[in-house]
Amino acid sequence: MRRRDFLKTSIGLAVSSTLISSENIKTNMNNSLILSTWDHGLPANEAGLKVLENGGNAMDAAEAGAKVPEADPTSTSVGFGGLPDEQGNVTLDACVMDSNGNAGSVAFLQNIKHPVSVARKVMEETKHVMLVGEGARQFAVSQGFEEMDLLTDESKKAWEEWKKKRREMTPHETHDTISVLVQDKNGDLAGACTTSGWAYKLHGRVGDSPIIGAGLFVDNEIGCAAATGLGEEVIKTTGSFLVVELMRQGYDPTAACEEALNRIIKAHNGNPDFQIAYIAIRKDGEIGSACIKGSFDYALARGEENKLHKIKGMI
Ligand code: SD4
Repeated sequence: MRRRDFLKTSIGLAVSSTLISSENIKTNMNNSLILSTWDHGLPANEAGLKVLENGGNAMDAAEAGAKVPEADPTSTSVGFGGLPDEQGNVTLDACVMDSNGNAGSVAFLQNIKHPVSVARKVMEETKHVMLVGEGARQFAVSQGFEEMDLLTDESKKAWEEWKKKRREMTPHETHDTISVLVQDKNGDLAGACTTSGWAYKLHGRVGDSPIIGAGLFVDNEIGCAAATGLGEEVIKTTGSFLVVELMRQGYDPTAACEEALNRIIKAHNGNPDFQIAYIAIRKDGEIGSACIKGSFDYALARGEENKLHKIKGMI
């Protein structure tokens, strides 16, 4: 059987054999967990776990986790040290969503090291969901965030090299958006997603990461999901919302991630030349993940363990 046919069959089986109607999903209350993208998910999970241990809720832990790679200059697609756009500006996208369905987001934000925390302030301190660009920066400053140059010597050098060659680069070459999904000890779900986006993108480009339903979606009754990879394709399929809705229909978390990716794979004649990965937590504590091609690492912290897991691509 070809791999794709096998996948179709196995997804069908997964759906029919594990179909759980949304009312029957039990809430995991015994075992908080944190699920994050890529290997910088490990230190992110570590920070999130500390917050949970100290009585913080899922939203507190997701924000704390996302802040770790934001502050790390060696994480070149998030926050400080993130690779710039084609003009050499570091422009950041981030969003958060909590267990009450509240959401906050910033896009095309410059000179602020922790866009995830600005997104949380948008959620908690304003009547809005999303602020962009100069308005987002002004809001951040009004909330006490310091302005700083986010371009490091290394990221400037990389940009100068790129300018000489002007080579097309896609997010799977410049990956590492951090998405952090958390279930706390009350069973509540929350998530955060933050990125400097597609390296050397057009000035003004915004990806999926700050768009609620695309880069991140949380439904405290069903589950939550988040994306990494080529944001344009995630936006066009409302990826994270789709993953959560598929879980509502009875898909298990991995099957939901695969089915959401199947739509993108199909739209690209079965052979897309880019990477997208989803991670998902269902309300009962089941987790899932899938990626289009190559491999993808996610970090899972549950109980005492915080470990990196590698999955293979679907095509
Ligand atoms: C974007 N989704 O801006 C982000 C990039 C990314 O792994 O996730 N790269 O499109």
